[in-house]
Amino acid sequence: MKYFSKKRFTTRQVIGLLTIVFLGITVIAYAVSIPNTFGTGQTISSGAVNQNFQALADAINTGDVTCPTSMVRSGSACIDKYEASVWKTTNAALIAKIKAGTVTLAELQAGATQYGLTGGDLAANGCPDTGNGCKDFYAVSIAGVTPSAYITWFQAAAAARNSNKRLPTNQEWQVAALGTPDGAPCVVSTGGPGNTGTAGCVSDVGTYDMVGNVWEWVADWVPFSTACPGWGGFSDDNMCLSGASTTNTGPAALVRGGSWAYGTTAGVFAVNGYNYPSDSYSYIGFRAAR
Ligand SMILES: [Ca+2]
Ligand SMILES: [Ca+2]
Repeated sequence: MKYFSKKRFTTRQVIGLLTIVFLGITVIAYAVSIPNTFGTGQTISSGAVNQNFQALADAINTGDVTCPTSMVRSGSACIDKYEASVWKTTNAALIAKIKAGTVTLAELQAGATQYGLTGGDLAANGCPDTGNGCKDFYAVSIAGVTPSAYITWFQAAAAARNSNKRLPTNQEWQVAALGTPDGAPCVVSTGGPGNTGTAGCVSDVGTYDMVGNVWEWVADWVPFSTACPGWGGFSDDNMCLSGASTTNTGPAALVRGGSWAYGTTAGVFAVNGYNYPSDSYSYIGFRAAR
């Protein structure tokens, strides 16, 4: 049975058909494209605005956003590669570079002063233990410097905030730390901190010194711990997050990873609930996240 009769199209009909198809594809392509630049005075449709917001939301939700080179991607967060150093400056250009995560050590040394190097130096220079009024101090992730310590949780959180960052949560710290060597070459058996960026003391995602060097404040607070039972057979790392004091006059803020003096009890599981957020010690620093 014959359903169709043979019929040749004219050249004009073919050109017309192809033109329609081409125009159709062009319209569809424009409809699904996302313009990223707009001209002065141009009327922007709600559709174009919504498309841009949707693209941004998709990028954030899928983690497809770029971390600055001073940080690494870890799950949905960017986390500092290095233990923080805290610098005071009022230089707007330098502050912009710090916030962008692109500042160099030479630029910092020329235009800022590092604190958290001796007991009380932050408070004496305008960043009190409470964090109140601590506006000119910035947390920086950079290799080759003494990590700042002698810093309360409040001062650390303020310095992170000033750099458009925050303290990582306990969970964020944990997953960023996984894979770091448990001991050498990490700094776990010395008389003081080494410079940030210890060769080989690196995690699966590319962060340095999450084992040893300085303990690191994380965001989480808990009731002050009362015991130190360890991890049992799971790990030789320090575990002093047990019990809940009803008499200590304040909560504890968690610290992670152990310090330069912790030997085998340093490690990616080391956790301690024995420090008030208002405490500051030579062996507790932090890193920031975004
Ligand atoms: Ca550390
Ligand atoms: Ca260990």
